[in-house]
Amino acid sequence: MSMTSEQISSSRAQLHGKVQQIVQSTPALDMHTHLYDPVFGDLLLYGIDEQLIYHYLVAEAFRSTDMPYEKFWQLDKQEQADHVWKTLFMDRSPLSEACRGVLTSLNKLGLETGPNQLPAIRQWFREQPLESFVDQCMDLANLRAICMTNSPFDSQEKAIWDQNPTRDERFLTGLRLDPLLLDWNNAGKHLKSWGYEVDENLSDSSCQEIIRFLNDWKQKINPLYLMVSLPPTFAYPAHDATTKILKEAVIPFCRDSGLPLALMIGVKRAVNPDLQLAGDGLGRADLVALENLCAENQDVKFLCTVLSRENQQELCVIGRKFRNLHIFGCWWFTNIPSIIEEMTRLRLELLGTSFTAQHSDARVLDQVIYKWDHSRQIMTDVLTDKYTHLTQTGWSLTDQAIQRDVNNLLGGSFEAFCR
Ligand code: HDL
Ligand code: ZN
Repeated sequence: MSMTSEQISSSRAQLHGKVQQIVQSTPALDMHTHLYDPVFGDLLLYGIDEQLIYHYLVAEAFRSTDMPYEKFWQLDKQEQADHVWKTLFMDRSPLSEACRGVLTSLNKLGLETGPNQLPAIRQWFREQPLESFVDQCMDLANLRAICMTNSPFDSQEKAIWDQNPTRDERFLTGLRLDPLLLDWNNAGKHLKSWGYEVDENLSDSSCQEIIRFLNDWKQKINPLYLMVSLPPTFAYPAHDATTKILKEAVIPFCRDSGLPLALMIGVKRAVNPDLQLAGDGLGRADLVALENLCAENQDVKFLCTVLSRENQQELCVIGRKFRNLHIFGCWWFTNIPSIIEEMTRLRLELLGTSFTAQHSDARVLDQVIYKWDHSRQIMTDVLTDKYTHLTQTGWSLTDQAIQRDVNNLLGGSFEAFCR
């Protein structure tokens, strides 16, 4: 006998409640962030002023101020934060995702939010010991691990790795290769200064030395994967150093080590250099490069996330063609509710649960609270729709099945892919 509309809506409400409880209570692996194990000192950013000068908010604040760029950059962090707060939170309603995120994190931390609350919020953060604050943020975001972005070319970070620090096991590692793949002239000089016999012409012996460099860093930091962000113009193969280093060093290393290579495609660096870190933009990429990499190297694992909304369906279709490709996260400019929802629906409809639904990309520790809260809400709504479609076929859905699926989407599929 068919259900009445009241029965349908109440069963949907029950299903939504069940999905919400499972999504909220399932710890996630945050597979890409710019956060650091506290042992890396002031590389780990946290607190309200760091949140307010996050480059997403700086870009938005500059839209509503005639302050000269250089005047802003001469301010200290607190003065910059004051300017952002006044511009975006006092003079206007904080409706953007980045503004809303600041307030969600504060609210979840139990702080009162309001246009005149900044002094009290600052005082609260001054009283927070970092160690307990790391626990508090990971608990509120319900994270079981955070993957860092670790660069041998960051001298401050490298100096700490060279001390062989005692690490917080919740902070995993990702070996970032942008300078190696995108700026060989300078990266080569660094490798030479570190004792690797490389030349600017990338001779075969140089590529062997690059592999030795990668192996040394694999030993040093035990990365989950290697990673590089790439411009929308990225082409493969091409007659350039990027292709040569990928083909002759990075991919052979990934094949031998079994480590995946994460390709983050579509970033246009320094579209407006006056905005500094906030000055990057995006472009629609030609994903034939990704198809070629996956097709030529089916014994190598690739992770991929793309920056342009227009590339998302293509990425999923490439994922359907190549099981050595794992798709992850709603990266950067796609990490907004309207696009997260669209991407999550698209991916479930084309890939089932064989992808990773989200990563935070957090640069400030407090941000994991809002980035995961907002994404879990969307995941809950989309999964409820998909499970409703499933039950309409007569399929009987169990709590265990929902839990298994959510585990997969919050890091389990990624871990299975890496095994
Ligand atoms: O290249 C990247 O990993 C990007 O995530 C950039 O770091 C970007 O500045 C960012 O923080 N996006 O969220
Ligand atoms: Zn990032």
